[in-house]
Amino acid sequence: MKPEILLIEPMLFEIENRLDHDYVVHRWQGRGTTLEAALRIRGIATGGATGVPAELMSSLPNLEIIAINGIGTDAVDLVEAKNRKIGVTTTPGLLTEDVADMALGLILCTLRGLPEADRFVRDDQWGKVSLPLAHTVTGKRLGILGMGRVGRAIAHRAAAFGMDIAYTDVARFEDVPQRYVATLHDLAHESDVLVVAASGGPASRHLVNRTILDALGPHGILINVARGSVVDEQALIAALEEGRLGGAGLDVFADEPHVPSALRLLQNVVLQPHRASATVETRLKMGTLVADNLAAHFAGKPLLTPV
Ligand code: 8YV
Repeated sequence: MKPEILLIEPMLFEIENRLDHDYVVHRWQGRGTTLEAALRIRGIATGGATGVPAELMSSLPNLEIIAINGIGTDAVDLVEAKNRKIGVTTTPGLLTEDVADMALGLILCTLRGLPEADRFVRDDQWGKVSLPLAHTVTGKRLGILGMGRVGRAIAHRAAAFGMDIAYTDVARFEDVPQRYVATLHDLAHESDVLVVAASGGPASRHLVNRTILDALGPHGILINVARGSVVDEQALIAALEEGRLGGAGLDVFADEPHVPSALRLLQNVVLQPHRASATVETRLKMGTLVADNLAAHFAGKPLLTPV
């Protein structure tokens, strides 16, 4: 008898095929729907931002493993999982480079105004009206909030662009050559561009608030490739609307997939639909690890990448 699992977020065709071959796969239909197979579900495959809603987790008494297709664990109740002896796995290291690329892409898009200039050409404005000049990337001061794998990969790339890099984190890392700034406020004050690369969860909730945005200032740019929860979105919208912040490049939001219309209306904002790890190559590696972790669990072997 194949174990029964629940797929919360769609995965690559190849990965879903493998899961369908090895398990009876139920596809979650969203909050408020009933899952007939609830009592038989032993495993879950889900995304980092989606995780496992608390009411769903409590409706699955025989759940043994949650395999996250991502690195964020903030949307899974890890305490509850531990109490119920449910294994939790992530895909560490596999999406670092893609997420860092997205951060650099957003830096280039905001400073150089690439989406705006693209719209200008498509709207047939070239030669008719003038497009405001953009801003140089080289020499700009980049502040990184969160110097884990992703933060370091961003620093590595930004160095090649001649940016002047500093970071903040809970403590200074001996193995990180970039300048450490003890407070986020000082870092924002000393930065032209502030990139959020910190994990989500209660400890980082709304770390980037009105005071931090004001320290970044009217020419400052905020980039977020981490979690929407790290930024006070209402404070961000107000700062952008009132000209207290120069611009923003956002891949993540407070309540995905809902993006406030105020953000969608602003021209100095570049928006992405939580796509930093969404490449064929990376999603194939991530999905394979998700399937390998499930396979290890159901074969009674140690998990490959437990939390
Ligand atoms: C993915 C993420 O988009 O790694 C994470 O925690 O949020 C992203 O890489 C997500 O896991 C896929 O849904």
